This record gives sequence, structure tokens and C-alpha cells, in this order.
Amino acid sequence: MQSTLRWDIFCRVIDNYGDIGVCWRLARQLATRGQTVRLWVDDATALRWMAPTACPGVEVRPWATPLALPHEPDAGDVLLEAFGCEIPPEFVQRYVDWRAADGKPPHWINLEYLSAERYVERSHGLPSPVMQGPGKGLSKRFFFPGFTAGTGGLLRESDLAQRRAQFDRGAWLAKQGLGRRASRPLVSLFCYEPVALPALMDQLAAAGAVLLVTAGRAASALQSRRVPAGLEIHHLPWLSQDDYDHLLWACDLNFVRGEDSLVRALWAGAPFVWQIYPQHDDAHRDKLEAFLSRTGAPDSLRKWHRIWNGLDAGALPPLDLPAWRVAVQGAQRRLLAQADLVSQLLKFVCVGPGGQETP
Ligand code: TRH
Repeated sequence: MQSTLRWDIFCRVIDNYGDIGVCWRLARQLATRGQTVRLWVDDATALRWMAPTACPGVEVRPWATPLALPHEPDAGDVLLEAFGCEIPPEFVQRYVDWRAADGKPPHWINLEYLSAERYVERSHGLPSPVMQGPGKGLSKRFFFPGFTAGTGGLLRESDLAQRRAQFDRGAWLAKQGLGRRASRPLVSLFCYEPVALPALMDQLAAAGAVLLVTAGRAASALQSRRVPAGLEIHHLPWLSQDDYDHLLWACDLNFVRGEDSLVRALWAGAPFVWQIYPQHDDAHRDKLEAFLSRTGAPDSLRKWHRIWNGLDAGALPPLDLPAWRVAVQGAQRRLLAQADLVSQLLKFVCVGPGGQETP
């Protein structure tokens, strides 16, 4: 049994598009399962291209300072802060008052970044007592996405397999003006500024590939680079999240980055290379290795990742797409057997420790 709840999701855009990308995807999936969502975001610019059409059940509200507090007399049921962003105290105060007036228990969730590292299983679901501010005395709970059954899982729409099966690759490529390239190796590029980009371009030129370059940093990274003979470059406009999926489904090899596009590449099932979001303390090295181990990456793919991420020097090994395809499809099969993130989140909130409905 699933209750209809009202969710307040808070999202601060730090840089790039992962924060808002994950929050929008989460909000949308909650809404398709009958939930009502207010998504509070400090910079909604990217939603113009990422989400060009509204989603019934999701209302995007500006997170300005001071916050325009909702006038509704009724309380939201769940407070969710994405990636440790701090919910404005005036909103927390209102939430505390609402819950007290309703006599219902509070639900305050801290949604964390995705990682395949071991600490995720240990930390998922742990309480974090609030020590100060209007929420003092409450307890937030950590919700960690992840790759194993002991974590919060991965975002995955319930109709994803059906949409994938109905995808018409030829028609989609024709719509992008790529109809005549459909028989050539197609490679999508979504990246930061990888040092090995010229080496990749040389490999793709030798394979007669077409490189489909996403807008933004990937396009800038390519600017003023010499394009080797044999490689064709096609620049894409900003795509909606659904069309970005179509791009991944249409290509033979995908270069992805950050967090959300990584998960989409896994669901696409084609060979991919991930550029991890770099952290100053080099923490991304362990995070990358954990991911490669968790997904059973063969040696050639591991080596490729280390060089692509600037963690090892040396020449890029050849692209070994058949072996990489086997690895990604094996990982996909294992992950599909796990409950998706939104199903787990709803259970996390709706089902108390004893199995009773709590809100
Ligand atoms: O943009 P990113 O590099 O985001 C990063 C990471 O999430 C990182 O973990 C985080 O700390 C940092 O931001 C602040 O990559 P990511 O996560 O793949 O997000 C990109 C989103 O943009 C994703 O939802 C897919 C979407 N997208 C489109 O909708 N259309 C497009 O044309 C493209 C290129 C991307």
C-alpha cells in the first residue's frame, strides 16, 4: 500500500547539471507514482532544456533569500534535502509547526551522492540528530543511492524498459539530421576537459566514427582542436532528459560524466566510459575504482578509465567494445534485479520499522 504524500525537495545547484538533473528526475518519478512534489531550486535555468514540458504533480518553486514560504494551511509530509544542502531555517520552522499541528511524525531525508564504495551500505538509513536551529530534536535520515541491495538503489523509471523497446533509432537519428550516418559507428561525448581527448579523436578517426558532441563543456573542450581525417563531428543542441536517453540508446559507445548520466548509460546498456566529477582531495580515485570493481569492468576498461580521468599517464589502450558490452550488460542485469530508488524511498518513508504505515 502506498500513501499519497506531499514532498518538499530542496536543491542547490553547485555547478554543472547533476544536482538539478537528479532532483528533477526524482521529482518526476515521485509524481508518476501519485506523489505531490514542490521542488525548491536556487537556479532553475537548466530545466528549460532538460525538462521543457511540465510534469503534473511537480511544482518548481524558486529558492530565493528570503524564501517565499508557502501559504498552504496544510503541511508537507516529507522534507528532502539533496546532497547536504541546508534547508532555510524559516522553512524548517514552518515544517515543525505543521507537523506539530497535524500530530504526524516528521520525515526529514538527506539524499546523498551516488557511490559504489563500501561505506554506502554502512551509512544508508542512519539517523542524524539535528542539534541546532528550529529543527533541534528532530532526526534526519541519510538516504544513499547505490549499486547493491543494502543501499537506496538507482533512479529508474517504471516504464523505462517499455520506452527502450519502442525506441525507433532510425527515426530519432533522422530527426537529429543524422539519418545518413546511422550505419557508421556513433559515439556520444558528454565530458569535462579530458586530457586524452585528442587521443580518443585519433582512435575514432581510425574507426570512421561520428562523434556526437553534447552542448556546453564537451563542445568547448573540442573547440580549436584539430579534427583528424576520418572523424566526423556533429554538435548537438541541449537535449531534454528524455532525448539525452535517446542519444545514449542510439550510440555504439557513450562518454558520460558526473552522476546522473552514468546511471543512464548503465540503463542504455551500450559500452561507456565515465568521467568522474573530480574532487580536490583526490577522493574520486577510490570512488572510480569502487565503481569499476562493482560493475565487473575488464582490465582494458579499467585502464581506459584511469587514463581518461587523468589518474594514470600513458597511451590509451584500444577500444574493446565487445568486452565492454558484456561487462555493462552483466552489470545492468544485476542492477535491474534490485529495487529502484523511488520504490525504496517510498518504502523508507511510508513503512515504519514494524511494517506499519507511518504518515
Ligand atoms: O553535469 P554533471 O557533470 O553533474 C555533476 C555531477 O552530478 C556531480 O556528481 C556533481 O557533484 C556536480 O554535478 C555538481 O553530470 P550528470 O550528473 O550526468 O548531470 C547531467 C544532467 O544533464 C543529467 O540529468 C543529464 C542531463 N542532460 C540533458 O538533459 N541534456 C543534455 O543535452 C545533456 C548533455 C545532459
